Amino acid sequence: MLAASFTRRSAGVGAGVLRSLSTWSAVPAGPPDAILGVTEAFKADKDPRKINLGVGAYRDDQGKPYVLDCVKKAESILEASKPDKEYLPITGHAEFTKNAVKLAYGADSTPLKAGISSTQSISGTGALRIGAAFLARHYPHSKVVYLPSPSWGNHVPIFRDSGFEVRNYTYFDPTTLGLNFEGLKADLLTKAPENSVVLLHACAHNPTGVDPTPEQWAEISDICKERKLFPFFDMAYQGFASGSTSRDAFAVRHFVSQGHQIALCQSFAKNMGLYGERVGAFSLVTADPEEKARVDSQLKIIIRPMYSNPPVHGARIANTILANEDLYTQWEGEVKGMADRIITMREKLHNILTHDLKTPGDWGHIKSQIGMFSFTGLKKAQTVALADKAHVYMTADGRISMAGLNASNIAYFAESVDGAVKGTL
Ligand code: PLA
Repeated sequence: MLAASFTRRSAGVGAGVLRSLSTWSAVPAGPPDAILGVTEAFKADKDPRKINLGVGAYRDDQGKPYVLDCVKKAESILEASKPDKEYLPITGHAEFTKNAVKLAYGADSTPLKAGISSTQSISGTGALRIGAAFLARHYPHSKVVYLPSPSWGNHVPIFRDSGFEVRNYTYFDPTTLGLNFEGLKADLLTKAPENSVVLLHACAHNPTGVDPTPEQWAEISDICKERKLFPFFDMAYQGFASGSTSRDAFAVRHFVSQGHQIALCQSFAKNMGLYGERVGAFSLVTADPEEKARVDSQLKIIIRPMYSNPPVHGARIANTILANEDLYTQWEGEVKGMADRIITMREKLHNILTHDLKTPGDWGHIKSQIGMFSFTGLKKAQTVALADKAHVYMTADGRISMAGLNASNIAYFAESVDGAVKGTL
């Protein structure tokens, strides 16, 4: 009797009621990712003229993803060695991390001998997450991190999800489209409480393409020392700013030479083109081998419950390149080749906008900004018009990945920007 009435009643329950009873019925829809969401919109667009300048992924002059020759060679060396597929240790491929750290700090770096605690990471994002988690647990002085304004969008949730309060320091000057160095200094000197963590883009600042000069870095280092600020470096573009991996490591090496115990996140996504292989490293300067051993043990305790141990293939590729003199030399040439192609695109775009099209505005920043991105100064409404009417995709803050431009699409891109600026699209 009871069973029968239950069946009768549940048979009358509509799909809508059932849906509202779902465990996940209260989960709100989130917004698309500010950067990776642009790729989704681009993929859905069927127009043959479409251009994706959203995500910072290098493309060759034919607009194709580029697998570096040194990577291909490293892969064939690896294949011939028939490696197994065993788990890596928790902190990853030890020789890779040793070589990655050497690349960043420099072979003659003092802490390299005294003690740099390091671990392989799931690319730069994973390094940031391990670092933020480590500091949240073990940095004794503060749970506040200062990010440059603006910064890479993912920095905010990475630090927030790790338990940090996120604040900003002045970085970019929208009127000059350059560095607001006075504002930066004032914020670090007076606004940030002593001992705060300060995130610094080591080179090729994302999204602005504006870096401090070596002299300005030296001043920032002094301020950090004076105010006991903890320098947390994100180096996702070593080699992409100047074409030289050692020149781009200036800030990191200078801070270390001044005695700062920095944290450092490295990514091999861009400079080795190993995007999907997820190769990176996180490191911390420690006082001595005994302290290093303690920090090492805590890094393992943080990583083990996150993902146990990192993937092996990409680290083997990167290590083969870093450890082999010929491949290393070839790699340096290829990084420079990528950086140079981007610089050529900057010059061409600047020329077309200023000389050919006489697009209103000063476009000097297209040439002076460095690295993968240009912060064009285009307004959100213009970026929307460019996507809707010209099939040109970029992030809503007007950032373009210069590497997405090539000989075939640069004229169309410049004409589209010209139309967006003149309101004639
Ligand atoms: N740090 C900065 C400053 C970055 O720009 C990026 C990538 C990363 C870290 C992390 O990169 P990885 O995890 O792939 O090593 N920024 C990209 C991609 C290129 C992205 O947003 O994920 C960008 O388009 O801004």
